[in-house]
Amino acid sequence: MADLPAGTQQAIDYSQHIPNNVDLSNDRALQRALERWQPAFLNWWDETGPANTANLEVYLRTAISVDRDGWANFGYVRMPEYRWGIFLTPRDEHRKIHFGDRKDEPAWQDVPGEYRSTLRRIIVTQGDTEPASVEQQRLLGATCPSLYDLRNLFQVNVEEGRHLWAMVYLLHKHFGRDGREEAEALLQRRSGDPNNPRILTAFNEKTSNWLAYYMFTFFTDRDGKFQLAALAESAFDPLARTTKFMLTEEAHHMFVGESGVARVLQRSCEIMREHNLTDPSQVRAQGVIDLETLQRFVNFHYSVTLDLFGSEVSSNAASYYTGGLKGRYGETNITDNHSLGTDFYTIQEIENGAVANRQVPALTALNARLRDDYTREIQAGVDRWNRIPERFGIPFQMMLPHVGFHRKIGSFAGQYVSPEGRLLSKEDWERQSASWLPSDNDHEFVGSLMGRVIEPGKFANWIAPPVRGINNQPIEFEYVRFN
Ligand code: BYC
Ligand code: FE
Ligand code: FE
Repeated sequence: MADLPAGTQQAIDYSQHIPNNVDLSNDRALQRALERWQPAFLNWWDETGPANTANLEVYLRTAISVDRDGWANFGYVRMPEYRWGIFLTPRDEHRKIHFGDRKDEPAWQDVPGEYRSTLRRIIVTQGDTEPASVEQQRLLGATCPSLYDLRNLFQVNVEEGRHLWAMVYLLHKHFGRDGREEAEALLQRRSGDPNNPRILTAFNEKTSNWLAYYMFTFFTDRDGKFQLAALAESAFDPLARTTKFMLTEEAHHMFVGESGVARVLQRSCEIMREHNLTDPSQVRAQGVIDLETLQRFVNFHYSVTLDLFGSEVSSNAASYYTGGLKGRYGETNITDNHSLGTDFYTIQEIENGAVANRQVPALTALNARLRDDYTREIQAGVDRWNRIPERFGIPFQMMLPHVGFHRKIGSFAGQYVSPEGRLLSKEDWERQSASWLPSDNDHEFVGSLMGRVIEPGKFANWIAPPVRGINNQPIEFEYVRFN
């Protein structure tokens, strides 16, 4: 494949058992191994993927090429017949490692022995999140607020399924028997299963209603974006090329989340204005979600997602960087010497009973740095949300809680920090945290709003319609057909 001119690598061959643009038919052993994994994947999808979709036809986009402009093709797909495949962005023959100790050496086409177990571990951790999210979202279809939303859910689900394929391809191709075993284990762990859970904490939480789903795709899929962007810098070229293509799909997932929450907010504000309400219980009585509950969901999903960045100070992260395995966000565009040898970075932690800043070697603070990059983007999204109540003249602004709030990983783990960043005693936390995090009652209330709306162009009462449809189709388009 290294001999093919760039252009021919971009088209995806759908005549194959496993659609791909990696010339799979010329690597028989790999093709056989992946064809053995394929039925196990389909079983997994059947068992834990979106429920009751066997008879649905969904207006989905499918990748037909990996080039910048033309990769997506829209059309009805019968759900069980979706074609998951292996798509890498084209190879740049001259690509060099551009950070860490091996900067300027040629990028690797194969895994160097010394990094084998570390790279495998990163790829498995990334791969594990993809099926986990599908499992978390399995039952949402039963309570969709519209056909438009149902279609978007399934679009996200099939793409997360393909992201699993992307990581499994790397495991099978580059990690031999170990890789094949890891690929099997990826189909065996289950989100929330106490005996065999998914690897990272946030992926064992429940996504039990559509508000949680929109929050998840806004907050947690964006962790995906930042982690994938860091891996797209990798010296291990196949990983870089795989994650680059995955990133093109991530934009839609985050759009679903940001616009979903915006539509909820819009609807609540409309009702509050119309009936001149401010009291949350009166807002709820109108069948829409009160803004205080939205804030509690923000607090939960943001804090749980921050845990996904790992510890602020991490020797793992330092060695990923010096080894060239995982870069910074936008590494290629950063203008420094890409070694971080003598730089410092400011992190926050608890010192003498209060939150304090500390300077640490930048190399060890790469998780904190990626998390801070992430938070900047999240804050910009929250600012866009906040224009909605503003437009209605409603004095309410959503706030991101302090980085130390409700954390289980890193320097704030085991501490009690208020959304404003005050250090609390355990007793104070227990007294107040119910007003900061979604309660059983909140879940019950939000759950009570979830009905199933499947008439084209109709939307559940608690959410506003989107501004426009998918792929220039009208909002009342029949995005899902039931047969
Ligand atoms: N939960 O040095 P530390 C996505 C472990 S989302 C449980 O602090 P490190 C998606 C850690 O493994 C993107 N355990 O962390 C979104 C280590 O264990 P050992 C997913 C955790 O290694 C929506 C120990 O604590 N991709 O794609 O620097 C839908 C100390 O480790 C957690 C990736 O994450 C946790 N939250 O960084 C679908 C990229 N955090 O060694 C998809 C690949 C840490 O003591 N992963 N630990 O046994 C990585 O780069 C790193 O593994 C992490 C952790 C950034 C996650
Ligand atoms: Fe993904
Ligand atoms: Fe995603």
